[in-house]
Formats: sequence, structure tokens, C-alpha cells
Amino acid sequence: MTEACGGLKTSLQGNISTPQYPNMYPRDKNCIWKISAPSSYHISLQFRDFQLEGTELCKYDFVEIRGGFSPDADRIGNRLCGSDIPETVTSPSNTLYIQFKSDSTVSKKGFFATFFADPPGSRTSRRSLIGLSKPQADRSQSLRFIFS
Ligand SMILES: [Ca+2]
Repeated sequence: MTEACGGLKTSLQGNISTPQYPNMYPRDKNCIWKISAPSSYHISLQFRDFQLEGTELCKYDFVEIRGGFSPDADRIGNRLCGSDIPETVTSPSNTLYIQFKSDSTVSKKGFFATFFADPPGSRTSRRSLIGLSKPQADRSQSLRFIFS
């Protein structure tokens, strides 16, 4: 049975995960999520769990995040794979494009991520609040606390 994956998200917060998470993701998947927030909002995506097949250039299984709404949009950061939880990503504008791809061998648990859209202004204040209250290394922990 082929399971649909990806989709369009227009809520101000929510989550996305690989198909069958927390069980191993299926092989040969290409999932695309598009997140859309009101104009002038910014979207932040925080990975809570991340376990993909890891290879040097993330050739086989990977996640790519783009600031925009199409595969042509500029990628934010590197292609992601392996088992290190990536840093939280914030969109340059009000849309985010996330692709998950798996190849025909070796599956892992996959990822679970939460997203939230911030109106203009609040992102800056939240960021500086986090920056002031916690050292860099604890940032993901403090985000988890604030947004859970
Ligand atoms: Ca694989």
C-alpha cells in the first residue's frame, strides 16, 4: 500500500513527521510539505527527533528545507541526514518548503518536527529572550520548554 506523505499546512502551529513515525520510514519516499503563514509572518521549524540514514553528502536519505514554496526556492542550510538533531530553522518569509527523500535501502526512525508561525516583531523578541536567558548549548531545550 502506498501511503501519502507531505502536504500543505496553513495552521499557525503543528507538526510534521516521516511516514510511519516512530516506526521506520518506508523506502523510496519523496514527501513534500509546504507551510504557509499569513503575510509578513515567519515560520520556525524545530526538529525534536531526527534519525535518517547518514552518509557523507546525504546522498541516500535526506531532508532539505527551502524558504519559499517551490523546489526552486533557496535552500536554508545544508541537506540534512544522520542522527544529529538539526538546529531550528526560521523562514526568511512566510512560507517554508520541506522535502524528505528516502532511497531503496536502509531505513531509520525518521524525524518529528514542530513548526510555529510568528507575527512580525514577536520573533525578534522571543529570540532575544532565549538568547539572554540560556547559553547557546541549551537553546533547543529552552525552545522546547517555551513552545511545548
Ligand atoms: Ca535509505
